[in-house]
Amino acid sequence: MAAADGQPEAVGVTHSGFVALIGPTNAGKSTLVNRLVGAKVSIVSHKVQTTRAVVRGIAIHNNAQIVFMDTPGIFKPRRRLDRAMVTSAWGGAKDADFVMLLIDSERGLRGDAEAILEGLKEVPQPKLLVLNKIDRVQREDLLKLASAANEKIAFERTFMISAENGSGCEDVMDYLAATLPEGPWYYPEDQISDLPMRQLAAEITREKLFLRLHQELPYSSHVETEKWEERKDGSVRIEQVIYVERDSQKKIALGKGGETIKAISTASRKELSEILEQPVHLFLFVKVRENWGDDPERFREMGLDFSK
Ligand SMILES: Nc1nc2c(ncn2[C@@H]2O[C@H](COP(=O)(O)OP(=O)(O)OP(=O)(O)O)[C@@H](O)[C@H]2O)c(=O)[nH]1
Ligand SMILES: [Mg+2]
Repeated sequence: MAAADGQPEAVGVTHSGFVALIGPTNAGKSTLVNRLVGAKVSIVSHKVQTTRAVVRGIAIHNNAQIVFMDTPGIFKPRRRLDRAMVTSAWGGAKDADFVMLLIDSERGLRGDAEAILEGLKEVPQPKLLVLNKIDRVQREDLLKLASAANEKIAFERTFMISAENGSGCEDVMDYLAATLPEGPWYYPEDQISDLPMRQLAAEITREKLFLRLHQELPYSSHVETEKWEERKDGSVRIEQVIYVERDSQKKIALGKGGETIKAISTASRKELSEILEQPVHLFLFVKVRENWGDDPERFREMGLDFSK
């Protein structure tokens, strides 16, 4: 049956709700959201602090529409940007029907996980524990970790998964689809993210920057899409600016003879044309904007609260 707006409708009783994924940085939250949604909605890197603001990834499973909120990793903040990221992560948890704590099984409760468990005690929603990266650990260590975490917080369920290879992910979806409240879907059936395409495109370029550049540069940079022009021949022209904080960083971003920026541009363009299913002409510019990390406008653009 089709609804008035042409969207197919789910038949029978529908379920829907919001699930916030929180956890230490690098636990695999974005990898998991992409896996559960079945498409890339949030960028991933091996570096810490990749996700900067809450990104919604929308999945449909059985009769349920499950809205996953991928949040920035929670860690001890130093800069203003860090603080805003951590505040945004906890804020995501407040709006959710379920809060899912994702832990890297290999790291266990070391580092920030312990403090997050403490913070979770103040969160009233039902909580789920998801132990990720089980491809990296022994089963007995996994069981020990599960019981140590469950001693601190009364989790409704514990799942053991690998976001990377998909193992255990179906169980998470089955559980959520059956347990989320009955109610109408929040988004059209074909929508997979709340991120406008211009912003996702900027994120894709930021991911390539994270993967390519080392040391502090990824954390001192920020990408914005400035122009988006659909052309008659079916291609799209996208102009983006990479903001860095110092002239020395600009030199690093450009690389010798521009080779670094060229490689970033090629990688980003390739992925963008796959996502958009059309040829992409991508133009990247590197600009120095001192202290963009203290600029309220940049925070708004990222969906973060400057005042935090
Ligand atoms: N071996 C293994 N690696 C994984 C798994 N899931 C994620 N990873 C890797 O872990 C790293 C971090 O993944 P992300 O998804 O960016 O982690 P995140 O929790 O979103 O990190 P932040 O956004 O920085 O908080 C990446 O290199 C992933 O490929 C998994 O199940 N197994
Ligand atoms: Mg992330």
